[in-house]
Amino acid sequence: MELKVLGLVLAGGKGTRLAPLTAERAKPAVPFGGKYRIIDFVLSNLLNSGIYSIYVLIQFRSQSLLQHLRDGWQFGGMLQSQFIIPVPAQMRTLGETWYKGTADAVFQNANLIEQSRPDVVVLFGADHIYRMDVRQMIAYHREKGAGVTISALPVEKKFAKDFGVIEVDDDGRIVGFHEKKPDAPTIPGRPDMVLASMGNYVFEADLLLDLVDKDAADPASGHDFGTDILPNLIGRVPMYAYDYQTNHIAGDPEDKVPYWRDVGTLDAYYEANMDMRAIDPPLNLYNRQWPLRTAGYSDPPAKFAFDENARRGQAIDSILCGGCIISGSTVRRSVLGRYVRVHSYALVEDCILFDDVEIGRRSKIRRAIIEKNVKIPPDTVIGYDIEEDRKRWQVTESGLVVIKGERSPVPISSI
Ligand code: ADQ
Repeated sequence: MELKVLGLVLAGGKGTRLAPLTAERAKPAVPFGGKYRIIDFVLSNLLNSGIYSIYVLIQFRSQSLLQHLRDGWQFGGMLQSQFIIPVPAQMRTLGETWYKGTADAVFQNANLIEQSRPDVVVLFGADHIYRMDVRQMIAYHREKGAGVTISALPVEKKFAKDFGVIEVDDDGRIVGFHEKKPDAPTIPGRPDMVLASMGNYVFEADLLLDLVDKDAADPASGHDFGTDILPNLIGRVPMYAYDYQTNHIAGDPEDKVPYWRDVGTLDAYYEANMDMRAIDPPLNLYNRQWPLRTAGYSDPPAKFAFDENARRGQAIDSILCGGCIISGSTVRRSVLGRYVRVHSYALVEDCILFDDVEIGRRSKIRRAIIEKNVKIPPDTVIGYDIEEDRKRWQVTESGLVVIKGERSPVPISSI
């Protein structure tokens, strides 16, 4: 049977715990893996799954996200059914400025669902790094005759406070949902693990419309799927958990490690970036059967230059993007964005450098995230004496130095 599917991507998260990376941009617009943005992962998953009708619901600090969607995700024209359209907060409710929660975001855009009359709506977050064939989840949803299906995977019990935790019966039917409760029940037989919601839902379209409608009229609701809607559906609607880890294969069947990361904190964000540059990455960016799409810029290739005195410029176990020049310096185990310059005698290790960062001569930098446009002067040492670093920069619990960015100049036309 042909199934009409509408994609709704929730891309309005503030990402407070990722500050300062979210000081000027919404979390889904935060750069990841050198040339990508976090939102590229969910959008690539939807597109690679044949879902081409997608609305992206945005709100806070959306300028950078809008620009990225324009640079990388504009398509269509040939077929009306193929679009990725960013939808700013509609402010349909009188007196309200922003969405009250995720359910309110859907309620306020209910017209988009009504107008396109889908059979199912895939309502996905935009905050995660993963690869997933969404068709497999939809097939499972239909096979079970579910009203709602939630993708889920086991995580350590200590993270129960950060996720919606699901209880299922032997058939996968959801019998309990606990949003961000530290004492949520563990998986039977696995006392150290809980089954976490990945924040990705497949809904029967009519049911979704009905739920957000009723939720909007409920003054006691916080208007959030995790807190308000899902826990109240237990026993009322067939709700199933899609086991992401066992069911998932996307693209190359050789490459089927089920990788999913919530990059909500600076340390988790850093580790996931390091996973991408690993020799044997758990999420393979080079899997051509599951291409990860992003904005395509006409950058020149990365270059490695020999300096007569400092000798060779080299990068080892690292990812580098277009426009980078590594001259007479060494980069190890790092992720470099576009147009990064590393000058002679410098040493960069275990770092994430965003676009247009420049590292001055003889500087030594270790375990740092350096934001866009930052110019590190010659002879700077970062990451070797954490207490010293703390006086100048933000340092995370694990000792990661995070250096705030500078606004980029925007070229405009003149007459
Ligand atoms: P959280 O990620 O903490 O938990 P939330 O902050 O609501 O929940 O974000 C969910 C998604 O919606 C994110 O992609 C975010 O960017 C976006 N978003 C948040 N508020 C929005 C708004 N008002 N308008 C548009 N988009 C918005 C959720 C679930 C948990 C689940 C975790 C998995 O509630 O049950 O375990 O995701 O990470």
